[in-house]
Amino acid sequence: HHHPQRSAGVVGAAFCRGQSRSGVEEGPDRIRAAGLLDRLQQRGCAVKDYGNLVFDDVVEPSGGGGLRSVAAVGGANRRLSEAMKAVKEDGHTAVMLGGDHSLAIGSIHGHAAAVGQLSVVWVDAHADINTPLTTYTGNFHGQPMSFLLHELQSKVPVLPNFSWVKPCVSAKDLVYIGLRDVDPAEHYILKMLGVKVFSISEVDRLGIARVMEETCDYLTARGKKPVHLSYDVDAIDPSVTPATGTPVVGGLTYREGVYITEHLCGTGLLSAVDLVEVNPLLAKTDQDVQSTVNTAVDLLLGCFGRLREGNHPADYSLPEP
Ligand code: 4U7
Ligand code: MN
Ligand code: MN
Ligand code: MN
Repeated sequence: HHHPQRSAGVVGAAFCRGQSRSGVEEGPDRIRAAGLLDRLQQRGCAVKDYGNLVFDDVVEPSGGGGLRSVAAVGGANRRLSEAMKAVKEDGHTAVMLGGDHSLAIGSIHGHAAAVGQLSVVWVDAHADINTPLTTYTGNFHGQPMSFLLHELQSKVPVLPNFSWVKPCVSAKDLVYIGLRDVDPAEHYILKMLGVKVFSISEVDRLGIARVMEETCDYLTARGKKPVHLSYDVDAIDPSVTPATGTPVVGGLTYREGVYITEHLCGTGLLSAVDLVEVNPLLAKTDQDVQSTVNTAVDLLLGCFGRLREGNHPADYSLPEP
């Protein structure tokens, strides 16, 4: 496969209020500090860093109905949506560094606002498709897909600071990979809508290579749309990525996790990537932080053409004696 080298437009979203544990807002700076931008540039990838977004301090209206930080989540995602739209209009492959996974609302919304219809590949231990009425934790990082799917709009109330959100994804354009902790309401929704799911059991049965082939065949059967990859680091096994807020045993191996990114990059359709839920404060040791952050970097490098077989510049030539 030969695909033109893309440029990366990186947006940091240092936001944690879609869940209850502080530290996930340190994700963007930790991932940058691990050398993401330099390593992309060394690979010959042009990089524009848009910096970290500045979010307003939001006063929550009283009586949020058990939902955590409604207005803050709505406001932050509105800003992120505008930023992602701008990155796409500048011609980059967009990279959103989270932050918690509630940020997928703004990230996918802004991506769709710039490019139109898209496919979404959601790699996660969780389905993140609770509605505000089915969540029992009240955390928005477990709900983003419900705001984005056309098919769920009649089930989702309009919340403070959410009136700007317009659904932009069809259930048939969504594929999940790695699921292993799905709430009953979420399981019902996935079955009701006929969403394509490769749970961790399907990864066991089919192997990751066939899962990725079937993912891409399924998504491209109705035409080639730009792909939005929303990658929750808790999809990977907690032995590899322990520094995350909702770890679940029995996850993807490092190799399976990276393979997903290599394969999607190889399609030439990858248009935006979220890398979320890295929480450096939840690790027991510094080694745990390093392992989580370095894996996040490797996943992103895989999205931009790094191959484990080795790589060389297109214009490489051997030195003459
Ligand atoms: B993540 C959960 F109840 N389903 O809704 C919820 F188990 O972005 C977990 O995937 C959500 O890490 C996990 O709170 C959100 C819970
Ligand atoms: Mn190809
Ligand atoms: Mn998750
Ligand atoms: Mn998630």
